[in-house]
Amino acid sequence: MARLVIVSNRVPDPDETSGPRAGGLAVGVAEALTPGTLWFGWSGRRAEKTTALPRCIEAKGLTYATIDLGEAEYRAFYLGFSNGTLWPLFHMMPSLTVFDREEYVIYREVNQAFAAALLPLLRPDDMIWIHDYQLLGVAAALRELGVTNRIGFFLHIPFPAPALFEILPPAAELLDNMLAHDVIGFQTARDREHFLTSLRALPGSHIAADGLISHNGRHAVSVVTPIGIDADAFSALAIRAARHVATKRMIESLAGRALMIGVDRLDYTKGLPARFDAYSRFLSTHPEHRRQISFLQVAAPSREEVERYRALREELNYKTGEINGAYSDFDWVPLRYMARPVSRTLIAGFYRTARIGLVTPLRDGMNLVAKEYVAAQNPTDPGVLVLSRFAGAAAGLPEALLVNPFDIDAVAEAIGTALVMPLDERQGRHAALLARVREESAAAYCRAFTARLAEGNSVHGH
Ligand code: ADQ
Repeated sequence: MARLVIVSNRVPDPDETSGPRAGGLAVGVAEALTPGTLWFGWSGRRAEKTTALPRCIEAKGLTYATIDLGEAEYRAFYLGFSNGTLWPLFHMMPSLTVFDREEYVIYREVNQAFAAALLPLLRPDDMIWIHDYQLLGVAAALRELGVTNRIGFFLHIPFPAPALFEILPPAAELLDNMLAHDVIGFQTARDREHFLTSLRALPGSHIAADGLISHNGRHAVSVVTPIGIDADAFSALAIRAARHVATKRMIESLAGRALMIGVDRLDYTKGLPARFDAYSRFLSTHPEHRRQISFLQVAAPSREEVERYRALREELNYKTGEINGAYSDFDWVPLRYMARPVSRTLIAGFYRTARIGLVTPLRDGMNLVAKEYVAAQNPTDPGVLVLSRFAGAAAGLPEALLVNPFDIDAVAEAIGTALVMPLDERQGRHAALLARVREESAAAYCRAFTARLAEGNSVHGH
């Protein structure tokens, strides 16, 4: 068996196993971490200069190899081109997208630095699996250094519609870089189609009827491998959590009211202001339900050094005050808003308690919260998932109440529908959803992707 080398922007700290960490990648790739796996990437630490020699730590049978980013690289590569350009553009928000040529130059340099630091750790038969939008250029840099190993890439976020992708000044170069991989993976068929349509306009590229991509004498395949969770483990966690004193306190505090829950990183793609507006609309148009519901939104701050994220935080503080000011009673608060990460155990218990899971991103690669919410439910008395059509998860979860998150009235109506949905309908929808979440699991994702990566030599030699 070839050794698997995972490359991602952030490598989790192996000591930090129990603390809350908000982010989907680590949840999804956990299943691929078989003994011997090497996980390479950024430590999350900043130094004066980007380090050239990785620091290696052995823990639980895995090797974690990390480098630190220089302050200037952190600003230009991470905050700048990755999170100020690619993140909003790939989520199809061109008005939030800024482009700075110098930041892109540094993005490319950091990708090259990743490749150079990884090179000495590589063995000839390693399979390399690179993750996400921060590292689009690492494979191309590895090829430049003479690496001929199998290299795969998985994009966790959406691939934008071609009319948006072409806005990006280095669009052609980034596509070209992506073709340095042997396998290129996407969350949904739509993302892959967007990619292939952009690719058709790239001079010198050819897509055969069987999907094999040829470009400059190299070959690649594109695959759709949706990420998932370990549903049974999460269900077990939720059952344990339901007995936890914190969950009991939560239930007591509801005084018989239905709980609605939202759990997100504090990110403008997650549609939180529109979600708060929809809840406010629901309260104003359904006075009969006002005191029957309590909405808990947990939002873990992230990327706080990006101005747009700070502005979002202020906007949500303001909207929370507005909603609670308008509708609270002396013994009822309609919106509980926690702007911090919460442990997975508590979250699992809250999901299980919640009659409604409200997951309304404006765009999302997949969204694992939707899957966690389904897995956490009690099948005999399950809650209802209200899910954005524009989350990748919607493609695989058609029995959720699917909504357009831009349509405030429609989301408000879906909250009302979920709140009064009869038990048999809840059970029927939940059973179907749970079957899908168990099938499209983290294990299935890792298996499907690594199998394509391992098998590809035949495709490679076409
Ligand atoms: P994220 O945008 O981070 O991931 P998501 O898939 O929803 O989004 O995963 C978030 C994870 O963090 C979940 O496991 C959730 O429980 C946890 N989390 C979120 N907020 C939290 C909080 N306040 N406290 C504690 N935990 C919290 C990116 C893409 C997604 C894609 C994943 C995986 O943006 O579209 O689904 O990668 O590919």
